[in-house]
Amino acid sequence: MQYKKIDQAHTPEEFSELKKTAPKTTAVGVGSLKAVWDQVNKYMDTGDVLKVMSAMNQKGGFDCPGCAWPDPDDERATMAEYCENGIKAMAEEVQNKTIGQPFFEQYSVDELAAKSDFEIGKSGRLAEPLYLTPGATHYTPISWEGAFEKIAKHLNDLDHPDEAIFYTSGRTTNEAAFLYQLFVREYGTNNLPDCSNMCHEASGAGLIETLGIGKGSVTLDDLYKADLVMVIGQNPGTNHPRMLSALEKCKENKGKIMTINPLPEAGLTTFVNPQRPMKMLTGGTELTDLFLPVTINGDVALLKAIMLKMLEREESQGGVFDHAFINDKTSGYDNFIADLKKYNYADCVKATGLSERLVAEAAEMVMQNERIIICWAMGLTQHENGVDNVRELVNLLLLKGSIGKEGAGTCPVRGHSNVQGDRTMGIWENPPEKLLHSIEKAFGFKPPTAHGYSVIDAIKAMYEKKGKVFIGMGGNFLSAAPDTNYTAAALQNMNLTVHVSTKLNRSHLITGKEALILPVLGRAEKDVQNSGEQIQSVENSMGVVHATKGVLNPCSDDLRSEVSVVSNIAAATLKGRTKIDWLKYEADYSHIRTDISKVIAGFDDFNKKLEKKAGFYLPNGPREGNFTTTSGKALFTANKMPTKVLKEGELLMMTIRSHDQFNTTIYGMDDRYRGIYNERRVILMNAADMEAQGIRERDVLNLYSDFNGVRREADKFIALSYPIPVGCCATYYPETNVLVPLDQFAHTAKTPASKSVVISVEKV
Ligand SMILES: Nc1nc2c(c(=O)[nH]1)N[C@H]1C(S)=C(S)[C@@H](COP(=O)(O)OP(=O)(O)OC[C@H]3O[C@@H](n4cnc5c(=O)[nH]c(N)nc54)[C@H](O)[C@@H]3O)O[C@H]1N2
Ligand SMILES: Nc1nc2c(c(=O)[nH]1)N[C@H]1C(S)=C(S)[C@@H](COP(=O)(O)OP(=O)(O)OC[C@H]3O[C@@H](n4cnc5c(=O)[nH]c(N)nc54)[C@H](O)[C@@H]3O)O[C@H]1N2
Ligand SMILES: [Mo]
Repeated sequence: MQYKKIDQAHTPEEFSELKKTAPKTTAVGVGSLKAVWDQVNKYMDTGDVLKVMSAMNQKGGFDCPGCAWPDPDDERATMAEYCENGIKAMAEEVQNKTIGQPFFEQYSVDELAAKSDFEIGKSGRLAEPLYLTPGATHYTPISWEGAFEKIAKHLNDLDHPDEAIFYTSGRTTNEAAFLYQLFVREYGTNNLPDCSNMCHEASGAGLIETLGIGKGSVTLDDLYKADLVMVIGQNPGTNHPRMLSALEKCKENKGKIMTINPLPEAGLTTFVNPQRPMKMLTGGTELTDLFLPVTINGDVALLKAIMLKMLEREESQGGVFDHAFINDKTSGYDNFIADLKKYNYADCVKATGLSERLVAEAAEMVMQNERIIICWAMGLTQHENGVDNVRELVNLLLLKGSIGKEGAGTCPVRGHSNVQGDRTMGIWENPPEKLLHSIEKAFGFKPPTAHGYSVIDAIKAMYEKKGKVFIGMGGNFLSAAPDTNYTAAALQNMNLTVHVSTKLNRSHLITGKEALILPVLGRAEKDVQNSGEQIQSVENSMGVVHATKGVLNPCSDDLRSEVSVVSNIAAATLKGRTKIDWLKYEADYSHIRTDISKVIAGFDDFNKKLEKKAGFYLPNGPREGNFTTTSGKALFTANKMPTKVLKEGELLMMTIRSHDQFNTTIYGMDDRYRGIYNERRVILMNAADMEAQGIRERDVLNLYSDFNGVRREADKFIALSYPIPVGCCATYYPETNVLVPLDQFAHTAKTPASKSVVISVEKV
């Protein structure tokens, strides 16, 4: 088969007018407030703006559709618990511009694919269900019933349920996610890949093995009380701005902050809290006490170097390790120490790219402080050794007895607003046996036990034509996945691709033989069903479940909720053979919660608990010092230090987010904190690497990645010198996903290694 549309699978290689200034050190403040208003006024009526701002992240209001950072349990800022990027996410979602039949009559699928992601995103909210007939050039409207029947027919025509793939992105609420996995399992497969596979899967894998639960152990209160917070591989100023308020509180309580990141990200340096006008005038709070500009993937080496220093002091003077905790609560200590001793301190320091002085200072800081929290995100998970990174940071915390006590513990900072909840609800291609038993007991059918496809396996299955129908519950699978061209080919092999979406994206434009777009309500919109207005629920990054309820009228009368879409697909597909009354759920979501109570631990009396405005905490063993591993102990592990050596001319590339995007949704063309305006096709390089390769500022480069004999290419990126360690470079995701090899991923977790792509560059 010829994959005609491969060159339309990415944003066009065109430039806008690049402007560059020095990177900022301060985050939020006045510039942020201005950016909020600019964005909001672009899309929304003033009345709606005020309504939304007063309800977002407030008790009784709706959950911000941005990241998964928690809201305070008690007092919340009256000016709304939001951030610049939360408002942008929301404004993007509740645009008053809609697209329906006239728009899709005007533009063919190919014409839309020729636009940039930024332009596609600006088109407006999807307003009615759309269908692409085989061979057609344009989407045309279809009735909801017509769409459900088509999906049912395709699913029922397959030889085996495992030929269908059901993706989930992390905005789906608990109620919709629970129904979706229930439907997929009654239909007969565990093919439930999700965005988590590309995100914190490595954290989940590392934490389940060592501590017994794939979630973090700390609460917001712990962050306020920590002696030391280490922020590793995370850019909260852009991606979790409300975290900066928590760090500010920690500092006010005399806590210290250590930042480990190849880039000097704004916000981690200085934070100007928009809710404190006086601070805005006086220049804000300095957050980071010690900044370690580690080389990309130098984290295991750094953690080992720190632990070697600790061991040396422990052996000479004692008093460094928490032996009571180690004896009582952990296993594997002796093996771990024996393995650590195999490493040479100087070699480790060398592999970090840092000066010995800085590493020694970091070790001293860890030794001097008792209650330690480690926060991390994609800078640690998206490497081949992503799981090792997580296990190694657990080792450090265990040595200090810093898990399961106040002000200490693990804090993987989640991405999508309900990505953690979706997993709790059973969106998991490797379901635990316990979940399957509970489903069988509650619903009377036997769910399949064979593991399903993760994102990477799903792409391969589709490429090899073992997958035939793809359904995406939210998200933008094509652009988020690694190896864009391969993924584009895979999707074009499908008989049917279906996207349940709020906004148009590239995944709607590179389709199977037939395609459907099913438009749904966003978080901020009221959800009215037969029994009246519905509430739903989400779980944040710290395991708090709370209600979310929209406040605006839907942007179109022809939208359904995700719950309604799933219920109807299930009813149509499983007609005559289901044990479940699917449409009962659609009419009244409290029935879903009643059934969640029967299946998922911690959700007993769910409807009642949800009445508690600030929500309720889910059980979390490690938080209380109960390690729910098979041995009942927290586990020390031996992890190898990565040894990848770059050849001459090669660079290690991280693919990161700008300040003006939410994953594949591009809000604008500026990366304000990094001082890059109006252009996303850039590659940030160290000045010494540029000089060594004869590259001048603003030269245009083609980028290549050679992996296992396959050459991948991304054309036309403007070279910019930037404070990044030698041998490293950075580009924006998703423009360079085309370079991320499908077969390079974290062992155990299969998280694509999108922060460790070896590339070479050539001047155009
Ligand atoms: N506004 C906004 N908010 C978001 C998102 C968004 O796109 N926009 N996305 C959401 C999602 S789904 C997620 S998962 C999170 C992502 O949140 P982050 O993980 O903060 O996002 P990234 O841009 O991928 O940044 C990774 C950081 O890790 C650093 N880094 C890269 N490689 C390494 C390394 O090898 N070692 C170390 N120590 N650091 C490294 C980079 O310099 C960068 O600062 O944010 C969520 N929130
Ligand atoms: N190279 C590289 N690749 C990456 C990453 C990286 O750092 N580097 N990060 C990875 C990470 S951490 C993640 S989480 C994934 C993200 O992968 P995805 O979650 O698949 O991608 P998003 O861009 O968040 O999805 C945006 C789309 O979701 C739809 N949408 C938004 N809100 C809703 C809603 O409420 N309901 C429904 N049904 N649809 C909605 C809209 O149509 C929008 O276009 O990407 C991964 N890919
Ligand atoms: Mo993510």
